[in-house]
Amino acid sequence: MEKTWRWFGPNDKITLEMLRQIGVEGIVTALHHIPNGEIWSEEEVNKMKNFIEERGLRWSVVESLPVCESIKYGGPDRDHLIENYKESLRNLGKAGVKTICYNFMPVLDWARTDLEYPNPDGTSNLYFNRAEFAYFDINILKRENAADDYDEDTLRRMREEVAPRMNKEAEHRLVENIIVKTQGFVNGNITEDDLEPVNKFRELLDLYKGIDAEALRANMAYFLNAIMPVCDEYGIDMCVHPDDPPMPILGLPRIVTCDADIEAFLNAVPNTHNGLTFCAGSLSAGAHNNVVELAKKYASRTHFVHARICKVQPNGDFKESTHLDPRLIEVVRIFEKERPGVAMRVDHAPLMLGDDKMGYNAGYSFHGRMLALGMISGVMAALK
Ligand code: DNO
Repeated sequence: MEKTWRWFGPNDKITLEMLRQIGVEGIVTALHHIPNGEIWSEEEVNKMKNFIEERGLRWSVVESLPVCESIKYGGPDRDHLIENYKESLRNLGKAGVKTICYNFMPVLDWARTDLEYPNPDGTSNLYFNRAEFAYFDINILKRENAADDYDEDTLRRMREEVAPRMNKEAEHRLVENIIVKTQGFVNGNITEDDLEPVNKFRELLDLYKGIDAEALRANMAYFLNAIMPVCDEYGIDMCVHPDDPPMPILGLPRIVTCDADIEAFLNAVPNTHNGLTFCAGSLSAGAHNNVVELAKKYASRTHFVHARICKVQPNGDFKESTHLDPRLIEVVRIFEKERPGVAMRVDHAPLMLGDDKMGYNAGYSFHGRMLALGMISGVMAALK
């Protein structure tokens, strides 16, 4: 696999010069300064491409070319937004940037309740506590009938373990973790500048009233069918990121969560340019998924790999596991054999050795990711 790294552009504190020193071969990035829905012009695309190439690297993957909410819920301006999307794809295709990661998660991209959950060794990790998430949903967001979506044990933990330690500050932190810090840099729906993120979030949720999984699936197929001719013309591979966590949340449908979902969207648009980002981490955050089996089944339709993995507790909480988790080693083995040239990056590695003081985007530490990339590189070398 090609060793790539998600880099957030010229303002990223981690520079391309640093990345060359640690064995990175390709860059995963986006034009983060262009608002969602606007065209990525040829000029802007080439500026980024040249910036990367002048520093001895290549722009391997776009993550993400964001799909606007209106395309997801099927708003009146979706055709116009899809035309803009196609134009951005053409401009990327002309520049030779041909692997495009995106997601089809309504409103919220990935979700975690704790961004610095302490490990016994002094490092910290991302963590998803189901009972804290329920507390956010029921008591902070105050979503109608939210309690119906949680099992009795989660509600009991919420009442007995979470509620007693909640105060204004803890609630604020939960809001920051769930809808601000993990989101602003990935989808721009809510950013650190929003003064009332919860209200804005409620408005976004309202857009999906009446949109169930079936409607969302139809909108995804509509979008993919519309862009496939451009992908065919330029040889562009689209690769959807699985939903993280892989289950419906906050009353929103999620449609890339399991084997049947993956099969459904691949079959709905049977073109090899319609493919998957195999994020072993997102898929493994659901106890229903066997990532090794999924990797075997979908290697041929995978155009991008996210090498990380989660451990799910019996109560549904989950935490990122080590990049040397045996399941991840198996996944690496499968892709090295089936898709040797596919781009691969690590993420969601621990915060360690001063990473916590650096203000990196959540999940994108330097030392933690460097160690993770070292581990995966070692596995790849051993397999060879
Ligand atoms: C989280 C990331 C996701 C991913 C998007 C792709 O760390 O893997 O935010 O970039 O879902 O659109």
